[in-house]
Amino acid sequence: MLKVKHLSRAIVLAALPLSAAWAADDRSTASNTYLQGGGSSLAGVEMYQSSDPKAPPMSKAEFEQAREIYFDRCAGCHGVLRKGATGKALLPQPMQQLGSESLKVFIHYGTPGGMPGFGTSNELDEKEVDLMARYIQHPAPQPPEWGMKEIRASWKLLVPPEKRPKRQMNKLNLNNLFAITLRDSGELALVDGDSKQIVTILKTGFAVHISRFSKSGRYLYTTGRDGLINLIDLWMETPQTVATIRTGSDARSIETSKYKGYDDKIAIAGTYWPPAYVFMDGFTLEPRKVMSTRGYTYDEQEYHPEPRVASIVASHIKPEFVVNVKETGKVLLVDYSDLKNLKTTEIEAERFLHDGGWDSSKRYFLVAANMRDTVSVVDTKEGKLAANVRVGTKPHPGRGANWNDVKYGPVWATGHLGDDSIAVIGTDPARHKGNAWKVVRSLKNHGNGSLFIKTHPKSSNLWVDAALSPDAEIRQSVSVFDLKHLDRPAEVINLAKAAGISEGRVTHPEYNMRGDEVWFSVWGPKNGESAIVVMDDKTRKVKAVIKDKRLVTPTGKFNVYNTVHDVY
Ligand code: DHE
Repeated sequence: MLKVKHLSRAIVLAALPLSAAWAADDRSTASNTYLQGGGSSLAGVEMYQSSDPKAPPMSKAEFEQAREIYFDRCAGCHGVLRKGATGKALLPQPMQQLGSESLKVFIHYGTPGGMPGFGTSNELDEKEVDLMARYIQHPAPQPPEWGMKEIRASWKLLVPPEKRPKRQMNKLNLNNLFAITLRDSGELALVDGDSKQIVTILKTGFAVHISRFSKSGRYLYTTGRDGLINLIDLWMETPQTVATIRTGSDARSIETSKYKGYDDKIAIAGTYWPPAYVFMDGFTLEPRKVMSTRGYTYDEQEYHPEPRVASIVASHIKPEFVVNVKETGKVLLVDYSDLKNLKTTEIEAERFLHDGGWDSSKRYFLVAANMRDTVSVVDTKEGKLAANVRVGTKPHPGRGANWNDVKYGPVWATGHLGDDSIAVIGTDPARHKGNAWKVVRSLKNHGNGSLFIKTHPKSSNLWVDAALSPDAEIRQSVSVFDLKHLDRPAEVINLAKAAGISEGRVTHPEYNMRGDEVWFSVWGPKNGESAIVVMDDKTRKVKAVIKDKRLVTPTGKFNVYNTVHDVY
């Protein structure tokens, strides 16, 4: 039987890099109890046979449990094979050098660079933290492949197109409908933007991630992290899922064709595992073609076994999808007009591509390479990299925010996970050449840990969250800048307080169609209370608070009109 280890907090902190020590130091004395956690009793238990004799012992059951936790909580940032991306690489040898006790501190407290404290947020208990600290010292197990055979077998056409309505059967103002991710219940809430009533709640994939809409606005596509895609027909009396498919076992992105003549016709899903993208029929989700992204990094030209597909956006000016491949740092402009003879322009951009959006002309796509502190700008008209712009620490724009700056002309902005700056980049090389692809302004957010930023062509406000801040007051608040007076500091508003919610993060601003309301999620704990706060954009006062016990952990919100037309 193993003895439970009692380790002094001071010893652990001394062994840590400054950042983790800071993270740990920032916290209360709760750590003393936390550090009393220890290994499990393994006597008489069937052990996991690791190929690395230096890895700490784990039972088979523990290994299996840790594998699942890793997939659910860690793989998104660190990669299935643990080679690192938004989070650091977690390869066995360096992890063994850090040792179980130091690793437990990282996992429990998180880091100022944006890693959440899984212990402090109660997402993992003491035993699970210990389990994960041991697990990452073992070689990463590789999940099975998922090819066309498996993709096709998973496809379910629940309501074929000929059995669907010929006209809209409900009275909803579909353009102002919001699809809201209910992350931890694996559901999607459809909320009427006019009445602010929940229209329906639909079952989706595990830890559902994002939603996008077909060009006509009729179809909604949503992807779960388990690669399950739901196709929802918004014309039905009560919108419902008409087809599902699994394009992989780990996924984050989905998009649909937007070029004229291809309205609603083609859907594309990107997967993290296996690393690929899959074309489907837009009306049925019937799979058409799967393309692997495995290959060589753009810079060192080293083979990478897991180059995951991050954001995908549809061009409005060509029949193309912009597919951003994270680990190899390549942006693929994939021409979907002839899937049999696929033409792809492969652009060397920067490694660790993540999320991004169009500039206001929709010619340039700006995407964050977050571990390289860079925004890559792709000129989709010329099919070339326009620039790599150095910004702050770990840019995270969502789709970013565009406005016509009083001094610098058209600009696009991103917040950062790793610092409190907001980088404002000039986007108009034709008429403001001197400012193009330069950080023309740096604004100060109310904290670091920003996930999303938003404005609207009809608004003169810029709203920025700081949802991953370790400080409760900061992560519950948002900054609002006056775009006409960016020399003035932002107004900081605590929206969780305004909604009467004590725990939680405030995240993901999304405008209504008219651009006079901005909606925020108050993302509470799974078993606690959450809400949607609707702000009057002009007065910056609360206009409505939507609370309902069915709104479990709301995060992303997608307004139909703004998403179809890429208004942000
Ligand atoms: Fe996301 C967009 C990946 C965690 C909410 N997220 C994206 C995109 C990618 C991505 C690649 C761009 C998709 C596109 O445009 O096609 N997200 C990841 C991760 O790998 C990561 C870091 C870790 C993970 O395990 O998944 C991650 N994301 C989160 C969250 O924890 C968030 C905050 C809450 C949630 O619901 O899961 C979250 N991600 C979002 C949202 C968008 C998004 C709301 C869409 C932003 C938009 O306005 O379009």
